[in-house]
Amino acid sequence: MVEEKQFLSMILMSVVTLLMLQTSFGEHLAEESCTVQILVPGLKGELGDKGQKGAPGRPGRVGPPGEIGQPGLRGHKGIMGRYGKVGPSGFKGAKGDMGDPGPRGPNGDPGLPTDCSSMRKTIGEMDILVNQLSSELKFIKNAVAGIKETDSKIYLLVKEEKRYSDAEFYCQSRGGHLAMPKDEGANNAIAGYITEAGLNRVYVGIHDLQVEGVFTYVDLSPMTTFSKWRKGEPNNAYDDEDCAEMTASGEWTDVSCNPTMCFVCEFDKDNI
Ligand SMILES: [Ca+2]
Ligand SMILES: [Ca+2]
Repeated sequence: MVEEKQFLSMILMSVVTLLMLQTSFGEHLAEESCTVQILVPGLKGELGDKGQKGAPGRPGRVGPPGEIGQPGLRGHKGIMGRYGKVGPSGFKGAKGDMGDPGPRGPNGDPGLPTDCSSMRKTIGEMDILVNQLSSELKFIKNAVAGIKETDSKIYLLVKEEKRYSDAEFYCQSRGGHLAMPKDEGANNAIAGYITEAGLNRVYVGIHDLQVEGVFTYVDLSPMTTFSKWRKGEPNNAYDDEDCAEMTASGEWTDVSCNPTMCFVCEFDKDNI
């Protein structure tokens, strides 16, 4: 409205100005029709009223980045955290040095000599008994393994090598003697026994230990009608042959009493 008023006032001023020019300058124009007309602007109008405030302008362009700021102050130390989990077991350490020997202990109570000696005696007797039983068992095994017998005698071939005297002791301890063949039947039985056992020779109970050159049986019974000496025997070789062996053929030979060899025992059936 204000602008329209201003505009209308300006138009009115222009019309008034034109009318004044026609009246005041008409005569002058008629008089000086050939002179140059000079147009001069009008007087400056009065100052208008102040306009209203305009709408806000558009936002400006983005400015350049700012400078890097100063580092902040260090913070305070935090409280201690919780304990961690228990770690795995370590390796076994090396064996330590042996310690010093400990002090000597007190003396023990006195023993019971009577009981100990009694037990030792019992143990000793048991050892003897065991040995006897072992020997008897071996004898029985030999006997069961096979014995030879005649009408009056039982013969046992012992496959343990012993000297003549030890062999006779062995036979005597069982109630007999080394075999004393006093006839052809007995001699053949013993010879067959040797052959079946796969042996070459055994001690038999014949010797001349009492009188050199006079052979008797081991029980000192005289050698009367029967003998089975090999040809050339007995010869008392090296002046050291006082005992006799029988070979698998049944023949006799005088030999030294010291070598060890198997032997044959004989037992009277009447004594068994
Ligand atoms: Ca002799
Ligand atoms: Ca001889």
